[in-house]
Amino acid sequence: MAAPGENLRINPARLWDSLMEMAKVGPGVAGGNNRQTLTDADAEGRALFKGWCEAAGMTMGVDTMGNMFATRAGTDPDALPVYMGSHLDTQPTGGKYDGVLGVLGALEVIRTMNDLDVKTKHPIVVTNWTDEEGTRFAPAMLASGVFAGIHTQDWAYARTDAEGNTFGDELSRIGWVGDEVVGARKMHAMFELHIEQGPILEAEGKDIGVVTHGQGLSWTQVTITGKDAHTGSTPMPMRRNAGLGMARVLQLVDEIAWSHAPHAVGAAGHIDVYPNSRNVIPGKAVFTVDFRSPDLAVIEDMETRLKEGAQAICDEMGLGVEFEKVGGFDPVTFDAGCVGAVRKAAESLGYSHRDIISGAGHDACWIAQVAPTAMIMCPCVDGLSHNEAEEISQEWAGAGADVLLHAVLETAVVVE
Ligand code: HGY
Ligand code: MN
Ligand code: MN
Repeated sequence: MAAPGENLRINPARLWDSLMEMAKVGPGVAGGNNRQTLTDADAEGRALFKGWCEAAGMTMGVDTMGNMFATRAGTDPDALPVYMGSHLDTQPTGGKYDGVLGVLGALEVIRTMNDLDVKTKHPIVVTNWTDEEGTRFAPAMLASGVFAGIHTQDWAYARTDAEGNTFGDELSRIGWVGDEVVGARKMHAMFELHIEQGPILEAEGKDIGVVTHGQGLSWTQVTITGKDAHTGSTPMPMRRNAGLGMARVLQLVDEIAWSHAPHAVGAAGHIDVYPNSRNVIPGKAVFTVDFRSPDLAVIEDMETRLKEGAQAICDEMGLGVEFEKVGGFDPVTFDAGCVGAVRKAAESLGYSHRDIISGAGHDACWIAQVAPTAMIMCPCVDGLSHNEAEEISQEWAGAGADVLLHAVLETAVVVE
């Protein structure tokens, strides 16, 4: 077997075929995917992935959060495994590559190792983390968060979707409650390949992002209460318009984020008004403010100014307001050794690369709390993601998986 020199590369056409096969499961309405966590489509995608892993000679383990772990044996069964993976669940209007590239890129690494009869000292495990997106069951990275001891399983099981279904009931309904104690597995290291979901790599013509840090995230759910009333017969001075209050708070959110430009961001993606009837002044508005920054002090400043500013707006308008922290994590510094393995792999393979801070949250951000972890990024077209038009090239996918192959072989130690 050739040493993991620059000539060892994955099969990009086979990886692309697998990506396109998985994209057929839970199709969206505009060319992307709607394979939300714990839906029947998620179950179908899990079964497809399990079959591929078993066909590649791996054994599948599943924990009580539905996290999937496909193992390829190493020569030393006592050595802690090297993990690599991401998530198969998607946004409701998601793309074909967010998360999926990291899971199927890891599977392609195994397929390539099988083709070339590569043996490693450490076992290698391909992982699919449950509910990374946090859309149906908030917060994001829910199951990797339980694995890392951030959330309890009971709290996670009780999370509800918009219809009132609980995470635990839905995981049981699709038949993916595993028998492994979540978090019991110990890792030698973990690598996650992911599309950038931003514009930097493509704009700079770089093949690979060597992810040194992940920016922090804060999700505050805001509930504004006013009074339902007739939109026609209620005089303006008598109105207590929760929808208007929300609009003024959302303007404040934008101003707060801009005040910390260029590295902070802020918006609300989840917005509900009640009763949401054309001729009723909204008596209630519920929305989640998503603030992010690489600097924890900036995040804390944005959270404080949101609460103070929203309270002042609502007081002035005669509205009630409540705040609930529904998700978040501090900025993450990835393991220098693993980051070095990623950078060395990109260099030995001759791929252009640059250090980058992840703008999005990933399961790796939680796993970094319990194991040496790093991420590899590839560009995406126009930096677009969380949109059905999300697109990458086969070359970008192949380069990312090549780097994953070499970083994992370096860390798992090839045995001649
Ligand atoms: O929200 C995030 O950053 C991730 O895409 N779930
Ligand atoms: Mn993702
Ligand atoms: Mn995502």
